[in-house]
Amino acid sequence: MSAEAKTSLFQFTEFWDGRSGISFGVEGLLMSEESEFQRVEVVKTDVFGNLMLLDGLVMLTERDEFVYHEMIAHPALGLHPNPKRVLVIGGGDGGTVREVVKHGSVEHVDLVEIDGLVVEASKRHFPTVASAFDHPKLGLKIEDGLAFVKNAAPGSYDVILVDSTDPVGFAEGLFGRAFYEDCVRALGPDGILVSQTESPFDERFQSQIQAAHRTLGTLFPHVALYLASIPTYPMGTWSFVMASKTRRPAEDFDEAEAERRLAPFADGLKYYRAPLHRAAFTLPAFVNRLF
Ligand code: AG3
Repeated sequence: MSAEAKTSLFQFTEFWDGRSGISFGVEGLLMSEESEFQRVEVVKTDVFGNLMLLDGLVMLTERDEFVYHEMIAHPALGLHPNPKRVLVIGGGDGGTVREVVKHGSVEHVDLVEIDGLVVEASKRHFPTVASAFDHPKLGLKIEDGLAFVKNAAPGSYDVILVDSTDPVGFAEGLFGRAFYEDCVRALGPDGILVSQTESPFDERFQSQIQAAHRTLGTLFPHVALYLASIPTYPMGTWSFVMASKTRRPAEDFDEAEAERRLAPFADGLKYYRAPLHRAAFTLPAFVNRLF
């Protein structure tokens, strides 16, 4: 095969800063629809499988979605003494709840996604991500996550996972104090909150990561950042913030206990494993200096 034949006809690039960004070889456009909230697009790529874009930002690819979804869900579920009730805000593709329902202790998970078109797009084009939508433990609600948490009964969840888009536009409130205060109230005594917080490498978001960390630090006794490597997100290194009412995110993690909990499904995990938990909280110097 000639070099030309291997080159795809179209490229899609998510520009990170200036004209630099990650570029995908596009083999076809599978969907492009406008919802009340955003443009939802799915393209077939050459190397990363199907790719979902919201307003032109990469949300997930079939090839590397496992990193994000395992890493937003399992660290908190491994740390909490007995996670039974879980709330996922955003995450309409279903990848996060797919991971949550693997835990035997979990009795119910509510998924609150503002945009029903994201759920539709995932069901149509990402069957392995959308695989838990019919799960008996799942309650799917197409509504605003901010209002949902504001109205949630006090202490009604053990773990809240915020699987949002970038902190711009309608998702901005999910990084703000009022929302975090509502989360504290909605969480039980050992409650844990995890939110995706963009790339620490990306100067556009550094001050927002710092602000989220600072705000959560006034509301929870323990707050820590952890990292995962996500090839298709801007700058490749991704951060999550964990805020916890009792257990310290890294120090109080019981690796042997986590091994026991993960055992029934550990073979299916591709990124998270119990010995990785503490390592993820061990930050490179440039990230450590942000706090
Ligand atoms: N949610 C976080 C994606 C943020 C990516 N940002 C970007 N590409 N600029 C992902 C949804 C997966 N459940």
